[in-house]
Amino acid sequence: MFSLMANCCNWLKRWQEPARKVTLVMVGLDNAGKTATVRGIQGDNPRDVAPTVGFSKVDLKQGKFEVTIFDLGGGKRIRGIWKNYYSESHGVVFVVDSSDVQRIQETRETMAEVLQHPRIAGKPVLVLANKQDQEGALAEADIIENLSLEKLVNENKCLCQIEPCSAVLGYGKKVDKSIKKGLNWLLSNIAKDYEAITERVQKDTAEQRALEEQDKKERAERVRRIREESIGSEHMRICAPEVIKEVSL
Ligand code: G3D
Repeated sequence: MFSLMANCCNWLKRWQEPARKVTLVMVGLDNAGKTATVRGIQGDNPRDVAPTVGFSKVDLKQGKFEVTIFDLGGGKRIRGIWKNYYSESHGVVFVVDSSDVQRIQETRETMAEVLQHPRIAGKPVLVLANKQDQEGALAEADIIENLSLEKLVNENKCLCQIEPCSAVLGYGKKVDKSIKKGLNWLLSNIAKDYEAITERVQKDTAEQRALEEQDKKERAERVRRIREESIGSEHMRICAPEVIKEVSL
Protein backbone atom coordinates (compact mmCIF):
# COMPACT_ATOMS: atom_id res chain seq x y z
CA MET A 1 0.00 0.00 0.00
CA PHE A 2 2.80 2.34 1.02
CA SER A 3 4.78 1.58 -2.14
CA LEU A 4 1.67 2.13 -4.29
CA MET A 5 1.25 5.59 -2.75
CA ALA A 6 4.94 6.34 -3.22
CA ASN A 7 4.69 5.30 -6.89
CA CYS A 8 1.63 7.51 -7.35
CA CYS A 9 3.46 10.45 -5.74
CA ASN A 10 6.49 9.92 -7.99
CA TRP A 11 4.27 9.69 -11.07
CA LEU A 12 2.40 12.87 -10.03
CA LYS A 13 5.72 14.65 -9.41
CA ARG A 14 7.02 13.66 -12.84
CA TRP A 15 3.72 14.58 -14.48
CA GLN A 16 3.85 18.06 -12.93
CA GLU A 17 7.46 18.67 -13.94
CA PRO A 18 7.80 21.27 -16.70
CA ALA A 19 8.91 20.00 -20.14
CA ARG A 20 12.67 19.86 -20.42
CA LYS A 21 14.25 21.73 -23.29
CA VAL A 22 16.98 19.72 -24.96
CA THR A 23 19.14 20.71 -27.92
CA LEU A 24 20.88 18.05 -30.00
CA VAL A 25 23.40 18.44 -32.75
CA MET A 26 23.16 15.92 -35.58
CA VAL A 27 26.42 15.49 -37.46
CA GLY A 28 28.18 13.02 -39.73
CA LEU A 29 29.60 13.03 -43.25
CA ASP A 30 27.49 14.24 -46.14
CA ASN A 31 25.18 11.52 -47.46
CA ALA A 32 25.23 9.58 -44.15
CA GLY A 33 21.46 9.96 -43.79
CA LYS A 34 21.14 12.77 -41.25
CA THR A 35 18.25 14.56 -42.92
CA ALA A 36 16.49 11.27 -43.69
CA THR A 37 16.77 10.37 -40.00
CA VAL A 38 15.40 13.68 -38.78
CA ARG A 39 12.56 13.53 -41.29
CA GLY A 40 11.66 10.01 -40.18
CA ILE A 41 11.59 11.02 -36.50
CA GLN A 42 9.51 14.05 -37.39
CA GLY A 43 6.98 11.94 -39.27
CA ASP A 44 7.91 12.98 -42.80
CA ASN A 45 8.93 10.64 -45.59
CA PRO A 46 12.71 10.24 -45.26
CA ARG A 47 13.04 9.52 -48.98
CA ASP A 48 12.01 13.09 -49.84
CA VAL A 49 15.32 14.64 -48.96
CA ALA A 50 17.34 17.39 -50.55
CA PRO A 51 20.99 17.86 -49.57
CA THR A 52 21.39 20.02 -46.46
CA VAL A 53 23.37 23.01 -47.65
CA GLY A 54 23.95 24.79 -44.34
CA PHE A 55 21.80 23.56 -41.54
CA SER A 56 18.18 22.94 -40.70
CA LYS A 57 16.55 23.29 -37.30
CA VAL A 58 13.81 20.93 -36.29
CA ASP A 59 11.66 21.22 -33.16
CA LEU A 60 9.78 18.22 -31.87
CA LYS A 61 8.11 16.94 -28.74
CA GLN A 62 9.35 13.62 -27.38
CA GLY A 63 7.46 12.69 -24.21
CA LYS A 64 8.49 15.22 -21.56
CA PHE A 65 11.15 16.74 -23.78
CA GLU A 66 10.96 19.68 -26.14
CA VAL A 67 13.75 18.76 -28.50
CA THR A 68 15.54 21.00 -30.96
CA ILE A 69 17.73 19.18 -33.46
CA PHE A 70 20.30 21.02 -35.53
CA ASP A 71 20.76 18.92 -38.67
CA LEU A 72 24.09 20.23 -39.96
CA GLY A 73 25.41 19.87 -43.48
CA GLY A 74 28.22 17.32 -43.60
CA GLY A 75 30.22 18.41 -46.67
CA LYS A 76 33.95 18.86 -45.98
CA ARG A 77 33.85 22.61 -46.50
CA ILE A 78 30.85 23.18 -44.24
CA ARG A 79 32.00 21.11 -41.27
CA GLY A 80 33.69 24.21 -39.86
CA ILE A 81 30.27 25.56 -38.82
CA TRP A 82 29.53 22.56 -36.57
CA LYS A 83 31.48 24.00 -33.66
CA ASN A 84 29.15 27.02 -33.55
CA TYR A 85 26.37 24.69 -32.37
CA TYR A 86 28.33 22.66 -29.81
CA SER A 87 27.96 24.98 -26.84
CA GLU A 88 24.14 24.93 -26.90
CA SER A 89 23.91 21.16 -27.43
CA HIS A 90 23.06 18.78 -24.61
CA GLY A 91 24.09 15.77 -26.68
CA VAL A 92 25.20 14.53 -30.08
CA VAL A 93 23.72 12.26 -32.72
CA PHE A 94 26.49 11.09 -35.05
CA VAL A 95 25.15 9.40 -38.19
CA VAL A 96 27.39 6.96 -40.05
CA ASP A 97 26.81 5.54 -43.52
CA SER A 98 27.66 1.93 -42.66
CA SER A 99 27.66 0.98 -46.35
CA ASP A 100 30.32 3.53 -47.30
CA VAL A 101 33.41 1.53 -46.41
CA GLN A 102 35.56 3.84 -48.55
CA ARG A 103 34.90 6.79 -46.27
CA ILE A 104 35.11 5.03 -42.92
CA GLN A 105 38.56 6.55 -42.22
CA GLU A 106 37.21 10.03 -42.93
CA THR A 107 34.28 9.22 -40.64
CA ARG A 108 36.70 8.15 -37.90
CA GLU A 109 38.73 11.37 -38.15
CA THR A 110 35.59 13.51 -38.24
CA MET A 111 34.10 11.76 -35.23
CA ALA A 112 37.36 12.13 -33.30
CA GLU A 113 37.33 15.88 -33.97
CA VAL A 114 33.75 16.19 -32.73
CA LEU A 115 34.21 14.14 -29.56
CA GLN A 116 37.51 15.80 -28.66
CA HIS A 117 36.06 19.28 -28.91
CA PRO A 118 36.06 20.89 -25.44
CA ARG A 119 32.39 21.85 -25.84
CA ILE A 120 31.39 18.26 -26.65
CA ALA A 121 33.70 16.06 -24.57
CA GLY A 122 31.77 14.61 -21.64
CA LYS A 123 28.35 14.88 -23.30
CA PRO A 124 26.30 11.80 -24.30
CA VAL A 125 26.70 10.62 -27.88
CA LEU A 126 24.38 8.44 -29.93
CA VAL A 127 25.98 6.79 -32.96
CA LEU A 128 23.50 5.73 -35.61
CA ALA A 129 25.11 3.09 -37.82
CA ASN A 130 22.75 3.88 -40.67
CA LYS A 131 21.99 2.20 -44.03
CA GLN A 132 21.98 -1.32 -42.59
CA ASP A 133 19.54 -2.26 -45.37
CA GLN A 134 22.34 -1.81 -47.92
CA GLU A 135 24.29 -4.83 -49.06
CA GLY A 136 27.79 -4.91 -47.59
CA ALA A 137 26.93 -2.55 -44.75
CA LEU A 138 29.39 -2.84 -41.86
CA ALA A 139 27.92 -4.52 -38.79
CA GLU A 140 27.93 -2.87 -35.37
CA ALA A 141 31.16 -4.59 -34.21
CA ASP A 142 33.01 -3.56 -37.40
CA ILE A 143 31.89 0.03 -37.02
CA ILE A 144 33.08 0.07 -33.39
CA GLU A 145 36.44 -1.29 -34.49
CA ASN A 146 36.87 0.91 -37.56
CA LEU A 147 36.00 4.06 -35.66
CA SER A 148 38.07 3.08 -32.59
CA LEU A 149 34.89 3.98 -30.80
CA GLU A 150 35.70 2.55 -27.38
CA LYS A 151 39.02 4.38 -27.20
CA LEU A 152 37.46 7.60 -28.46
CA VAL A 153 34.58 7.66 -25.99
CA ASN A 154 36.79 6.64 -23.07
CA GLU A 155 39.36 9.32 -23.84
CA ASN A 156 36.68 11.97 -24.08
CA LYS A 157 34.50 10.70 -21.23
CA CYS A 158 31.42 10.53 -23.43
CA LEU A 159 28.61 8.11 -22.63
CA CYS A 160 27.94 6.38 -25.91
CA GLN A 161 25.41 4.08 -27.50
CA ILE A 162 25.54 2.68 -31.01
CA GLU A 163 22.39 1.65 -32.88
CA PRO A 164 22.51 -0.14 -36.25
CA CYS A 165 19.54 1.21 -38.19
CA SER A 166 18.00 2.25 -41.45
CA ALA A 167 16.52 5.72 -41.75
CA VAL A 168 14.42 4.86 -44.79
CA LEU A 169 12.62 1.86 -43.27
CA GLY A 170 9.68 3.93 -42.11
CA TYR A 171 8.65 7.19 -40.55
CA GLY A 172 6.56 8.64 -37.76
CA LYS A 173 5.23 5.76 -35.68
CA LYS A 174 6.89 3.33 -38.09
CA VAL A 175 10.35 4.82 -37.83
CA ASP A 176 13.05 2.17 -37.33
CA LYS A 177 12.77 0.95 -33.70
CA SER A 178 16.54 1.26 -33.29
CA ILE A 179 16.38 4.98 -34.04
CA LYS A 180 13.60 5.39 -31.47
CA LYS A 181 15.53 3.31 -28.95
CA GLY A 182 18.69 5.33 -29.56
CA LEU A 183 16.89 8.65 -29.19
CA ASN A 184 15.23 7.46 -25.96
CA TRP A 185 18.62 6.35 -24.65
CA LEU A 186 20.11 9.76 -25.46
CA LEU A 187 17.27 11.73 -23.89
CA SER A 188 17.14 9.63 -20.74
CA ASN A 189 20.89 9.99 -20.24
CA ILE A 190 20.63 13.73 -20.72
CA ALA A 191 17.74 13.73 -18.22
CA LYS A 192 19.85 11.92 -15.61
CA ASP A 193 22.39 14.73 -15.68
CA TYR A 194 20.08 17.48 -16.87
CA GLU A 195 20.98 20.20 -14.34
CA ALA A 196 24.74 19.80 -14.79
CA ILE A 197 24.57 19.65 -18.61
CA THR A 198 22.20 22.61 -18.74
CA GLU A 199 24.50 24.63 -16.50
CA ARG A 200 27.42 23.82 -18.81
CA VAL A 201 25.31 24.67 -21.88
CA GLN A 202 24.36 28.05 -20.39
CA LYS A 203 27.95 28.87 -19.39
CA ASP A 204 29.42 27.79 -22.75
CA THR A 205 26.70 29.59 -24.71
CA ALA A 206 27.26 32.81 -22.75
CA GLU A 207 31.02 32.54 -23.35
CA GLN A 208 30.51 31.91 -27.05
CA ARG A 209 28.10 34.86 -27.37
CA ALA A 210 30.60 37.11 -25.59
CA LEU A 211 33.35 35.97 -27.97
CA GLU A 212 31.07 36.54 -30.98
CA GLU A 213 30.20 39.99 -29.65
CA GLN A 214 33.90 40.79 -29.16
CA ASP A 215 34.61 39.51 -32.67
CA LYS A 216 31.82 41.69 -34.08
CA LYS A 217 33.21 44.77 -32.31
CA GLU A 218 36.74 44.08 -33.55
CA ARG A 219 35.47 43.61 -37.09
CA ALA A 220 33.48 46.88 -36.93
CA GLU A 221 36.57 48.64 -35.58
CA ARG A 222 38.71 47.24 -38.44
CA VAL A 223 36.12 48.39 -41.00
CA ARG A 224 35.99 51.84 -39.37
CA ARG A 225 39.81 52.15 -39.51
CA ILE A 226 39.97 50.99 -43.14
CA ARG A 227 37.26 53.55 -44.03
CA GLU A 228 39.09 56.31 -42.20
CA GLU A 229 42.36 55.42 -43.89
CA SER A 230 40.76 55.35 -47.34
CA ILE A 231 39.02 58.70 -46.69
CA GLY A 232 42.41 60.02 -45.54
CA SER A 233 44.19 58.89 -48.72
CA GLU A 234 41.28 60.24 -50.82
CA HIS A 235 41.72 63.57 -49.03
CA MET A 236 45.46 63.42 -49.74
CA ARG A 237 44.80 62.80 -53.42
CA ILE A 238 42.44 65.80 -53.58
CA CYS A 239 44.81 67.98 -51.57
CA ALA A 240 48.02 66.89 -53.24
CA PRO A 241 47.96 69.36 -56.23
CA GLU A 242 47.39 72.27 -53.84
CA VAL A 243 50.28 71.19 -51.65
CA ILE A 244 52.58 71.01 -54.69
CA LYS A 245 51.41 74.46 -55.76
CA GLU A 246 52.12 75.92 -52.32
CA VAL A 247 55.58 74.40 -52.30
CA SER A 248 56.42 75.76 -55.74
CA LEU A 249 55.33 79.32 -54.91
P1 G3D B 1 22.75 13.73 -45.19
O1 G3D B 1 21.67 14.60 -44.65
O2 G3D B 1 23.55 13.06 -44.13
O3 G3D B 1 23.64 14.40 -46.19
P2 G3D B 1 20.57 12.39 -46.52
O4 G3D B 1 22.07 12.49 -45.97
O5 G3D B 1 19.60 12.23 -45.42
O6 G3D B 1 20.34 13.53 -47.48
O7 G3D B 1 20.64 11.01 -47.31
C1 G3D B 1 21.52 10.83 -48.39
C2 G3D B 1 20.98 9.73 -49.30
O8 G3D B 1 21.01 8.49 -48.59
C3 G3D B 1 19.53 9.92 -49.74
O9 G3D B 1 19.39 9.33 -51.00
C4 G3D B 1 18.75 9.09 -48.74
O10 G3D B 1 17.49 8.65 -49.22
C5 G3D B 1 19.70 7.91 -48.58
N1 G3D B 1 19.52 7.24 -47.29
C6 G3D B 1 19.49 7.79 -46.06
N2 G3D B 1 19.36 6.84 -45.13
C7 G3D B 1 19.32 5.66 -45.80
C8 G3D B 1 19.20 4.29 -45.37
O11 G3D B 1 19.10 3.97 -44.20
N3 G3D B 1 19.22 3.33 -46.35
C9 G3D B 1 19.33 3.66 -47.68
N4 G3D B 1 19.32 2.67 -48.55
N5 G3D B 1 19.42 4.93 -48.11
C10 G3D B 1 19.43 5.92 -47.19
P3 G3D B 1 19.38 10.17 -52.38
O12 G3D B 1 19.17 9.13 -53.42
O13 G3D B 1 18.26 11.15 -52.25
O14 G3D B 1 20.72 10.83 -52.45
